[in-house]
Amino acid sequence: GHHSGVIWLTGLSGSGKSSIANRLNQLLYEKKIHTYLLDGDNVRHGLNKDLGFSSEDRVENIRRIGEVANLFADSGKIVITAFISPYQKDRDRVRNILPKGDFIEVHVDCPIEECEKRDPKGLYQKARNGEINGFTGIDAPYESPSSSELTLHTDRADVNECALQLVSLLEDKGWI
Ligand code: GGZ
Repeated sequence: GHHSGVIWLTGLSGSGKSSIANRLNQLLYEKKIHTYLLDGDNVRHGLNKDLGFSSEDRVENIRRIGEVANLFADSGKIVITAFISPYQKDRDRVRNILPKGDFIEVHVDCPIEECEKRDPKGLYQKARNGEINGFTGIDAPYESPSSSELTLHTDRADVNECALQLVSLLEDKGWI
């Protein structure tokens, strides 16, 4: 069997977290490794549908996701999460509830100019127009990781290359 734990992707909206998470999930599935993917699609519409994007709500969003990730990891899964998770303190709190070494923080790093150019959902545009207040990177903070295990530069490498870098890291760490 493989090692269980949490692969925590953090980065701006449009940085590529979800795409990388989904590709990694697929690559691990092909290796018959049991994973569980947590992202906005299955968390913000269900468990956390009472939460918005104030700083307090983001703190609570990440706290709950951390607890759920811990439960899935405890059940033997490799958990992959894809949330902006803008605050270092909150990411550290998740790291600290998990057994030592079971948390891999991955900075999905992309210049905001590039994220804004991609703008797949038109949200940056809305934030610039003042239709959305408190948008991460525009008028809400993003704290870049200070001690991540890996940084992926999504302006230089494509989704598949980034996912493969993660597979290599998991092999190096003996998780798979
Ligand atoms: C940032 C927002 C906001 C605001 C809605 N700020 O590109 P997306 O659409 O799919 O990813 C963003 C997602 C962020 O949710 P998270 O749960 O990852 O955020 S956090 O970890 O900070 O709690 C974006 C959309 O929700 N979105 N409003 N104001 N992103």
